[in-house]
Amino acid sequence: MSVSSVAIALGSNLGNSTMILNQAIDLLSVTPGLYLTAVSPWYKTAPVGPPQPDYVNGCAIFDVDQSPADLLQVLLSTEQHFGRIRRVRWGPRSLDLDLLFYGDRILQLPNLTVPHPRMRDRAFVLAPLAHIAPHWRDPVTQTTVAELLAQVDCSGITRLAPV
Ligand code: A4P
Ligand code: MG
Repeated sequence: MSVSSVAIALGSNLGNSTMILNQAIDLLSVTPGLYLTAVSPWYKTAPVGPPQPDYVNGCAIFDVDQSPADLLQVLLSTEQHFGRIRRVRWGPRSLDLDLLFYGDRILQLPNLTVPHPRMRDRAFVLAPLAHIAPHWRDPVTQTTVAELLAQVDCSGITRLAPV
């Protein structure tokens, strides 16, 4: 199988979120078929959706030699490893992993939509992604990440110091 570059968003607002995101990166980077190439800084972000604690968000880029469906299973089982229990849509979670881009592919499977359909509206995704992949072009809108970021409201997003 050929290697593709993928962008993944990480989010957490339950437990020690910064530690959870760091550990999730460690776990993903030792997963067979995933090769870490970049990690963004972490950002503290105001919640979008129902009232809930602030999030810590970030993004990472991996080279993968896994199919999109297999990669989604890796992301879901990594969420489970960190104790993610699905209760409320958009509700608090110890770890949320979203597949943003899989190369320049557009996928519409029953359980997987790529590019992630809500990423273009979300400063908490675009700010960290622009830090590591400003020139990545959304294959749906043909707009770069930096251009998408310029179109959203970034109030409520603050960069955390590295730990
Ligand atoms: N799924 C489909 N496409 C994808 C994809 N590209 N990546 C399916 C990952 N999963 C994808 O996800 C439900 C199902 O979506 C998965 O089983 C997969 O088959 P979920 O994580 O259980 O659902 P969710 O996260 O509760 O809902 P949703 O709609 O995915 O929420 P979002 O869009 O992820 O938003 N505010 C801040 N500040 N920061 C955040 O990180 N996150 C959310 C959740 C809301 N507000 C937030 C944040
Ligand atoms: Mg999700």
